[in-house]
Amino acid sequence: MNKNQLQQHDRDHLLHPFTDFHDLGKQGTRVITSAEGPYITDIDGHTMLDGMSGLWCCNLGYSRREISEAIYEQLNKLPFYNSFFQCTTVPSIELADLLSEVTPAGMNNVFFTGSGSEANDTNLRIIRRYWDLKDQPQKRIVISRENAYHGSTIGGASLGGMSGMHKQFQALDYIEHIQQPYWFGEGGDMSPEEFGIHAARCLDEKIQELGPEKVAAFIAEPIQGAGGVIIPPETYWPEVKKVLDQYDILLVMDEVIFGFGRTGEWFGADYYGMKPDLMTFAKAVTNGYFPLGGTMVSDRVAEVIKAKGGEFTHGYTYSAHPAACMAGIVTVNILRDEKIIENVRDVTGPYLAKRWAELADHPIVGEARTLGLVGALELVKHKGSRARFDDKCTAGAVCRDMSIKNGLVMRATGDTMIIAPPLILDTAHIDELVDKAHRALDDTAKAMA
Ligand code: PXG
Repeated sequence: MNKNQLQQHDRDHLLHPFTDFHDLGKQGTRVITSAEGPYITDIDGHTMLDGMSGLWCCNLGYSRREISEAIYEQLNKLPFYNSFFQCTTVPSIELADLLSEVTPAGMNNVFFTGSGSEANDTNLRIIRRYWDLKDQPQKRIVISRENAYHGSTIGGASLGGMSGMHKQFQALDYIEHIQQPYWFGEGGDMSPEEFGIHAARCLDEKIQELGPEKVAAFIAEPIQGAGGVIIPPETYWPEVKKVLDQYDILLVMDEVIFGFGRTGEWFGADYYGMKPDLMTFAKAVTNGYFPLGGTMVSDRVAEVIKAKGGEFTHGYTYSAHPAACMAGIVTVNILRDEKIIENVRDVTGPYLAKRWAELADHPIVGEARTLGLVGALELVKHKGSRARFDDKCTAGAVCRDMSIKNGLVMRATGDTMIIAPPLILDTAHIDELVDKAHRALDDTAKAMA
């Protein structure tokens, strides 16, 4: 099929995730056909630096044959076996071992799933089981944050705080949301430091309002990813820690995007010095080469679930799929052996921070922020203000298209442009990324004038 035929069949038969089918029908999809290193190429032969690592997945880029070969070998040897009914497979044990080593101290058990959404549903099941076994069945409520993203299953979407999603389904009734630590968007006249404390105190207020005896857990991404790379003010996590220390409440950190090196540490929990009880992961655990997710379970929780006896009635056919686990083993070993994360922390993260900061001078940029190898740009109409061009987020959509035209995949979340490029970028790639982003901003400024 040629490009037009592919687009027509796509329109006719494929329902895409998070897509306005009417608009897509008019425009036609971009058909991506190949990839190499940190670059992707579409059917027209247009090659782009992939500033989004696929969808926050391909932290090692697209050319690691060790991963695909390990998957292939595993598929030939034992393509599938389940981990129910007292069975197991070698790759699942080996990956569980490895994850216990690289995750924060005190997290030594894993429950595997096929995705991040399934892992967050698993968290809801584990949280309830834990408190029931602790004879505190009244602890039922889970606190999350507005504009959080925790997946698209009913559990994941209920935990998530995106209003557009909540309008389209009926959420679980035991989940409450508090304000997000989004200083640029919601900080008003407060300094970032003041606002960080304020947003953390919202957790305390919510716990008091609900009654601490009823609150089971607090779930949060270390940095909100899909919500627009919302890097909390430095005061936020230490204050959240203080709040949580006062109460007997589980902390779930959702590391689906920030796990496996994005911040320059293995996990966001390491970066912020937090000690989660449960930790969701997916995406980069297999470098996006095979679907796999899961939740790391702390000793505190695992001991209760393991020791008290009785069946934990939860699991997925593809929990601990052997080929997925094989992909995970090779990916984690590469990240570790090649010191990819240390390089982000010491070399490329600081370099991106320096170069990305230059974009803050651009006339339509209200704020430029980075941390590790993640970044965001807030597009504004008037320099020095936080006012957007319009309320339809036109500037973000235009900037995304201009970016693609200039050979860079940059995503728009409303009028916030975001990047999360592969961790294998060197400083020359970062120069290329920032230069292309700069051109995209110039083109956007012209188009919006
Ligand atoms: N938690 C977090 C923090 C995520 O970012 C999920 C859970 C769900 O994972 P699965 O594997 O079920 O998709 C995610 C997924 C975006 C975007 O537009 C982000 C995600 C998924 C799709 C799009 O940035 N994150």
